[in-house]
Amino acid sequence: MFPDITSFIDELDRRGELARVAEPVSPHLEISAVVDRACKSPGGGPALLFEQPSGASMPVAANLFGSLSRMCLALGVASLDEVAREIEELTTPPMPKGFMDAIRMMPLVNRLRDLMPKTVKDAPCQEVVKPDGGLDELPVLTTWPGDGGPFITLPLVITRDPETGMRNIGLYRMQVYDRRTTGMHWQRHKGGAQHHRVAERLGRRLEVAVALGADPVLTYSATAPMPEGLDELMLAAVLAKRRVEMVQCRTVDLEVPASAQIVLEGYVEPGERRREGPFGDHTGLYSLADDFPVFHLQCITHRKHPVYVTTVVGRPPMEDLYLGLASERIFLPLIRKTLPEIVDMHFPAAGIFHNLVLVSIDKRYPGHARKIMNAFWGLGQLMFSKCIVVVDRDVNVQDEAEVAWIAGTHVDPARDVVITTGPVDDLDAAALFPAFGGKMGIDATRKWPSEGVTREFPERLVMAEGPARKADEIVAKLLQRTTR
Ligand SMILES: Cc1cc2nc3c(=O)[nH]c(=O)nc-3n(C[C@H](O)[C@H](O)[C@H](O)COP(=O)(O)O)c2cc1C
Ligand SMILES: [Mn+2]
Repeated sequence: MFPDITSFIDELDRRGELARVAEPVSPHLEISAVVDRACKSPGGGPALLFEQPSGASMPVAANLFGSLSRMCLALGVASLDEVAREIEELTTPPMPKGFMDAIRMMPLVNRLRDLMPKTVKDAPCQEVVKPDGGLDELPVLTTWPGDGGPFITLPLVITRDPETGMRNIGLYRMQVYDRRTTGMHWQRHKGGAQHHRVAERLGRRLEVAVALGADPVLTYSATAPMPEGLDELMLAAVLAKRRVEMVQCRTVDLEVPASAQIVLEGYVEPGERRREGPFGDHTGLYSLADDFPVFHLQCITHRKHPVYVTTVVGRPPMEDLYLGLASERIFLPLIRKTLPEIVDMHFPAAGIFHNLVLVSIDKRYPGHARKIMNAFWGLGQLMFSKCIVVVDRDVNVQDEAEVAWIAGTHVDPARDVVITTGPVDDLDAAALFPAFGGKMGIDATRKWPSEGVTREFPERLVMAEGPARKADEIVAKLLQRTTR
């Protein structure tokens, strides 16, 4: 597993998956235009290293996770299903068959210890310490022409709950206002916002540390929808199969990943808000300007030769498609712990992830599809599911056309649509109110008489077995003849 992001970049280079841009390209709108083109080329395009962004003292790396193969490489697996299998095994410990068996299984406890982060004294991310450092040293991108300014788009924001001391790491964009202040765009439903809520109740300042260019597994983990109170570092340790090395910050009482490229240390005051945005977002629309907390920088530390790692969001497909896909696979076995009837789920990037959710279930009782909708609407960040389409287990939800076929033929909107209201994604501009709006569930399963549907429903078309086998043979021969 990669100890830091630069070794990941080097490996991408060796594999021919890194495009180096030697000519000067401006962080103001030009780099993002190149990244957007790369992301929209087949398969996600290459990772990009801008060696000399104009006016900058360090290179800019982007689209590092922007393909299926790079996302897998980042997580150290051959396929995302492999991670899913590992998570499944880890969360399904074998039952001991007796006392001796239980003793033999003791290493499980050690494994738990292996998940705890390790504190180190010397860290690459603190090779240079600059108490007077400013954000003007960083080649922060302005990505879309209507943006309110430059935004740090891939920051790992680290906070502690002021009451419980529980750590959270989340990825929240930061709009650069000047050398020493940025916006802090943690949305109200997120971990960082909860810590800030507690700090405000106590009337206290909340210390914040921000890691830029952390190792690949950690960077992914900050985007993962971990249940509140579960440390993202645990997930990182499970995925990386090693303990995460952390180092104490210089000016705040927080630890940061030792291998990061750059660290911003600072705080957010209670009560302070400032206009943030607009920002060209992953919805393909500008998120409108709104008031958000403010981050005050008090110290920058970094490596001797740091790389500024960033991402560009916009209308899909963009790099976050692959981060989202990783979460889809990694969290499926975990969601199945409470909802074992789920066969598969898919959040197509084209439908803006949780705005269109496709779920297949092993339907066991009347109303089962509705139970799944309600469960999603009540489970962590799945609450953001705006439109949920539930299908039977024999429908492949990874195939969007197949779901469209089934939904188009199996749904009577007067009978099968559930409309409700509740909290919605902060980014949902269509909702009646900010963060509060409508949700829709579509039951596209076969309806049962016990659900009040007694009208005969037709079978799906499938060729007869014998002729199908004969057709296979004939087609195989045809293919042989045409390829010869
Ligand atoms: C590229 C990218 C940018 C993101 N920007 C934000 C953001 O500005 N604000 C936010 O609340 N969530 C943002 N997210 C989503 C959060 O990182 C995600 O919901 C994460 O699970 C939050 O972690 P938490 O539950 O610990 O708060 C972003 C995700 C990605 C991949
Ligand atoms: Mn969290």
